[in-house]
Amino acid sequence: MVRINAVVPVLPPPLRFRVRMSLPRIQFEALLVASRRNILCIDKLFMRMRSRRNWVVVIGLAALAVTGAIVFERFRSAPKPSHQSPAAGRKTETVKSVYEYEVVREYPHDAQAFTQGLIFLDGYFYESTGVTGRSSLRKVRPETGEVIQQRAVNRRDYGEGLTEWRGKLMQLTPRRRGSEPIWHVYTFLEDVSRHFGYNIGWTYDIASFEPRSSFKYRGDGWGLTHDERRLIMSDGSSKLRFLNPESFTELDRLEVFDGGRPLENLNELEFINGKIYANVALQDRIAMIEPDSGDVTGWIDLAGLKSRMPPLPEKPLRAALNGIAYDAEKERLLVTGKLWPKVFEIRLR
Ligand SMILES: [Ca+2]
Repeated sequence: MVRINAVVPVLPPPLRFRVRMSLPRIQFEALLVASRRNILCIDKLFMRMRSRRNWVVVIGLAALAVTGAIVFERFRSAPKPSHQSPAAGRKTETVKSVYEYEVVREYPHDAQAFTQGLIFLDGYFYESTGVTGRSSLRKVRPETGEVIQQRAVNRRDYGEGLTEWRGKLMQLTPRRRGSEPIWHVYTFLEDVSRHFGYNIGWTYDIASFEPRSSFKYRGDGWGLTHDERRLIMSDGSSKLRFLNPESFTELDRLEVFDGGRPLENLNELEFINGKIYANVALQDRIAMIEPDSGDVTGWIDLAGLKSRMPPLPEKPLRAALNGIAYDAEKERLLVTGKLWPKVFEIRLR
């Protein structure tokens, strides 16, 4: 076995692909792995050859593969342009409010649902759940928590942000590599395409859950909501993207700042009365964001909700606040989390 390590400067998602090729008098097989620890390696490199010249060919191919993979990772992680000033340019800190809240009502919620997107519409929750292999789109009766309609997401994709736009549900379904190897040329090429910058999402008929079309977006996709004319998407960074709801082309980009610092890990979203509400991944609080400036103007600290639930799981999947929905008709704010057994209707004060 030959193992080659090369440091790449960013945190890529796990990426693993097998290369197997046969040349005259050479058999070559390699497993390329880009791990979360920034290590790019060629593992399990097997070669059989009959001449010295073939060694040159194989070493050249290996060097080419490593170089290509490093360039590929750099390309994927290149910083995106922003219309906002850098953090250092923000000299004033926005005055923030930390809101108190009261729990108005509790609703049951599927404790197995790894909630990544939540909306309330016409008396029902619509929910996107994640985890590769068990992601779904759901319609839920609030009073009972009963899942009355469900559609499985492609088992290799990950259910993420969800919103409704003019009678259609829109769900982000990025692909994140699991640990299984890729054995087929088709899936290999599809993964390369996804990882070269594009992921897809789906629009569904809201009544039947039948897919109507797919759409592409660059990079990852976490949360999704919309204002009067644009979709708003998060991707785990401090930046929000505004997208055309019909063509999904990017219209604008907004960097979110909290006290002069970029607020990273923006996750599930909801646009409520002119502000963007955002979960911050693995935190117990919701940021209220001014959509024109990107400033966080308020926080809702919901850590106290955990005392109203039994102990939440940490492994193998970690429960966390991640679901914001708004009943515009009755002005009700509803929150839940990944693997939470309850949805809470809260009132701010
Ligand atoms: Ca939402």
